[in-house]
Amino acid sequence: MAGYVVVGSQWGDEGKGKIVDVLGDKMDMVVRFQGGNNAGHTVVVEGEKTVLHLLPSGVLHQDALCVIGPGVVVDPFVLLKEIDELESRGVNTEHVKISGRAHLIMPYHVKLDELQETRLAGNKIGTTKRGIGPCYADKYTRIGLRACDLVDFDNFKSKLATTLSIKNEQIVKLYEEEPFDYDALVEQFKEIRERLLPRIIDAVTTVNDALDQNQNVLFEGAQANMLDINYGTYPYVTSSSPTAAGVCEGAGVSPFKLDHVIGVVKAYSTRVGEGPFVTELLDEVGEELRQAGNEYGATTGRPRRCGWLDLCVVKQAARINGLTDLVVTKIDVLSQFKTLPVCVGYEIDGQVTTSIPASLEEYAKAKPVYRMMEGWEEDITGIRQFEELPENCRKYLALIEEITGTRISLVSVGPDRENNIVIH
Ligand code: 2SA
Ligand code: GDP
Ligand code: MG
Repeated sequence: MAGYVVVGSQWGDEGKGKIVDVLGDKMDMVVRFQGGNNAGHTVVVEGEKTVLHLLPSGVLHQDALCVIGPGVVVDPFVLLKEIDELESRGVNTEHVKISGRAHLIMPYHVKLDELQETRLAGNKIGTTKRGIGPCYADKYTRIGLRACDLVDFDNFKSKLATTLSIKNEQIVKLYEEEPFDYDALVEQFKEIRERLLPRIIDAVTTVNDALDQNQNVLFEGAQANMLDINYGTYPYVTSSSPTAAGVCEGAGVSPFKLDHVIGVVKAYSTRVGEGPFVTELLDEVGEELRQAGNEYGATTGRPRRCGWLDLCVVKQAARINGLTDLVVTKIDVLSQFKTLPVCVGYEIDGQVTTSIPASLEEYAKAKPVYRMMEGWEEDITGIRQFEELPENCRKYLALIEEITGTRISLVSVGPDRENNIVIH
């Protein structure tokens, strides 16, 4: 009975959704603590695929209370659509609850995300254009609207009027676009309010009570360490903290309650959006990885940039998150490659380091120092025992453990819930 954290150790899309679903079996509660519907978390059960954006990836387990925590930014239109889609497939979603403290992504946030990206032109971040950055910006300048504001609708309307006047000024004067209509927004939120109110809870009390009662609570990270607002490749990051520390902030729990911190590691690297990527493969090998791993954005459909495994990145994640365990995913995708270079250091101005520099100008100079690992040919998707993996595959996994100083507790060899090798 304990607190479990699942976080991304690279640039996201490591397969966190799958792992949360796998662990969801023994969870009493699954909690999202940051990010919003920029996330695309894929769960596959007996070949049926579900991509989740705001709903916690434990949602298919009816016994797990699914909480959208205080640190999440919630686009209510997307949330309700996601709920409707699942319900229309016969999945009950009554166990999905929302923290009153969660901030609302408003239609003007989505618009401002698009407008800023266009304005940045060649310096764009490559966001998902879901309004994430503008919503967190309003949160921190303290003009955001929260789920709890919907309880007293007059109060909501008055806060909206103030915030909208500021946002519209920006939209009209800076971007020369049409302002958002206050009355139309009020009408839309009248309907949304009716549907959201029954789901709004005091998540801080609910989550802490569960932990105090020794229930199993899983905190589901979105994005990953290299996209962290503080420790990622700023400004090419998201606007939240997708780390174990982010759990304390975004779910309102003490660090002492987090017993297992599981870092999900894809057996190679991918990144969506702009920003440095030392081991990126811009050639046909990168394309081969993209096809073999089906590397396309689960939210936007964008082709993901692909490259070899970078263990400097994973090591950094192990440190910052205090990872107790690693879960390695998509190692089946590597089966067809003869040689597998793994980055174990960076050469910057003739010096070798394993640290990630703060300055992107310096990071841009980093050349990967590769350890060349031999590949394997066998299809490993059907393997369930670690000892049955090809020797070279086991060596590849051993290198990950060696460089990161963290044990691997599970190896995922396919997208389905069942495609796993449990080690610990
Ligand atoms: P944002 O929208 O402000 O959070 O974008 C800022 C950066 O964060 C990256 N980001 C992501 N990277 C990987 N996967 C994400 N989710 C989707 C997926 C992405 C998609 O599961 O595939 O479909 O494109 C995700 N969400 C945010 C983003 O690319 C920017 O680099
Ligand atoms: P997340 O954002 O970390 O949850 O990851 P995504 O769902 O965006 O991307 C991971 C993709 O890889 C999804 O399509 C998963 O179904 C798939 N996947 C997860 N684990 C494995 C695995 O071990 N092998 C293969 N081949 N695919 C996997
Ligand atoms: Mg994803």
